[in-house]
Amino acid sequence: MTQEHFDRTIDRDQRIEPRDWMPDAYRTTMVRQIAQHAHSEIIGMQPEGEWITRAPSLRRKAILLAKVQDEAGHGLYLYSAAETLGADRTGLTEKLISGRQKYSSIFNYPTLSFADVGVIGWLVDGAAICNQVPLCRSSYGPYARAMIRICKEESFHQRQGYELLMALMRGTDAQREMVQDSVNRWWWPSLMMFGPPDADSTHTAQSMAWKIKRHTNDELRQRFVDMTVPQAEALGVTLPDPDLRWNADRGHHDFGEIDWSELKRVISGDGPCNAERIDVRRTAHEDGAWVREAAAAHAAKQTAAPSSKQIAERAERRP
Ligand code: BYC
Repeated sequence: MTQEHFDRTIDRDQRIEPRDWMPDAYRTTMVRQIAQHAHSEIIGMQPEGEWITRAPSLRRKAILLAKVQDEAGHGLYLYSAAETLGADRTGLTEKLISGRQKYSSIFNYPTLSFADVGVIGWLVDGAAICNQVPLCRSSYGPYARAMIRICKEESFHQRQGYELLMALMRGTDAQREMVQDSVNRWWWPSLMMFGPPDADSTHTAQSMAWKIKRHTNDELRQRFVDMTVPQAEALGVTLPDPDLRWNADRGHHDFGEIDWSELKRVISGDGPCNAERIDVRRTAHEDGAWVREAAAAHAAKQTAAPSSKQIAERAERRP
């Protein structure tokens, strides 16, 4: 009966909710994906956050602050979604800082110039939108609903990146070179964000069957390339791939071979900034211990039965 109800819900394109029975493997997959996604948002605050104090104007600083704060918010919605599956947030954070859970490979690359803020907005948030819009129809209700708001905010992030790059491209030769250098460094890692090729993807087939994922890694990667090529042309930058060209027969752009050994290296902890990202996160977690203790003590006070003194005080306040 329970399995039957689950299968029927998936077949009818309806949502699985926290109270519903679900196979253990579905729950495990959802916790894995949501936790990785939440960790990515939280770790993703670091590369851009490093530029907040060095933003070139008050306007750029306000925009960047708002964006980085949005990412903290996304992390929190997602940890809450994971909690509906019984995953405890403290436990998830501990798994992240001990290397037992992953986060997106893209955040292990350094941000070397302010143009990187624009290129992350354009390419990284652009890739995130491609990947996440279909997740608004994901079969797990709390995840799909969280994704609706996240995607709206990601869309603002993508536009702020593109607008920043347009401003730089209207500037000096040095600014245009800075943008091109940044595009050269972020293009291939952005394509890797979509995950391994379908033939090597461990989870795609099952996640598609459960309608957690609506498209394969390769389909979304192709969609991203097709969407980005005209944007690069409008901007006046060159995407660093000599094999990138329109294929009229396929109705898509062909593109060059991705260095999958680099993705494997970065995922397994050996990217340019992996150690630093985890160190920063671990320190922030340790430094925040007193806040968690204070919040827990406050919450305990609120739920505890009122003392006779509190009852008397409340009675006195009554008109
Ligand atoms: N990086 O079978 P596969 C953001 C892992 S946040 C690291 O294809 P799946 C943003 C994968 O986990 C961006 N690991 O897996 C934030 C699996 O390992 P495990 C994050 C990767 O789950 C702030 C193994 O490789 N977005 O955009 O079917 C500022 C085999 O892969 C990566 C999300 O999390 C990678 N790139 O598909 C700006 C979206 N790729 O778990 C922007 C939600 C693969 O077996 N997640 N792996 O040890 C997804 O859509 C899917 O989880 C993925 C991977 C497409 C990422």
